[in-house]
Amino acid sequence: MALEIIGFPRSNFVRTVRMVAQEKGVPYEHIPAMPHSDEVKAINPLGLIPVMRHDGLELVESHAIAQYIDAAFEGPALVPTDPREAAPINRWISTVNTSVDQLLMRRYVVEYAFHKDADGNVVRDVIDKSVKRLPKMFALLEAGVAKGYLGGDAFTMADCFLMPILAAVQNFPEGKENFENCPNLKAYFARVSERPSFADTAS
Ligand SMILES: N[C@@H](CCC(=O)N[C@@H](CS)C(=O)NCC(=O)O)C(=O)O
Repeated sequence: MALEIIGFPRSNFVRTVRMVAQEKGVPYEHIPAMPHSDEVKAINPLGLIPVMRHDGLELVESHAIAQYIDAAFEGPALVPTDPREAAPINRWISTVNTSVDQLLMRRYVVEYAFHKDADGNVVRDVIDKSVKRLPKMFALLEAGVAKGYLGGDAFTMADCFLMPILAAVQNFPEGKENFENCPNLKAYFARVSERPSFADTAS
């Protein structure tokens, strides 16, 4: 059975696993289900996306899905096989999945996009706290891509995790301003944006 990736396309983690599949050269069916829909909850009781189905295997958690796709199919290795080269890549995947996602997506982008008061206005309290923490986070990422890609000098799975977040954060003013102050990050984003796996997973 074909690989199925389930979850609505604006989710950064759904885009990540779609990028991984495309970079690997694996055809897949994308099913754009919403979080907490019956289709998602049938695989993930927590209702979070993405979820995956392949040949009788059902899987949740973007990192587990990305690792499965990387290991189960032919194609370029998206994490180096040498342990010392893999170490910084795995470190960055963890940092992006936890600290970076929490601040830039959950406590900034998602607050702007989905948390509105009764009149439909953006609720500023969480956003304002996050904005104060943006410069330090962007400085971390600016250093992280100094060699050209996240954690090194070649494209890896870590870039599949970071790029969707960097795209989303630029849709809001303080995110855009911080991004614009980071020359390495701007050059990195422009470079990786040219990859078909990024362009083809925007929607
Ligand atoms: N650790 C999970 C996080 C998944 C996650 O937070 N997905 C978001 C969309 S990007 C979601 O389903 N949000 C719905 C919710 O929090 O209720 C993973 O890496 O797959």
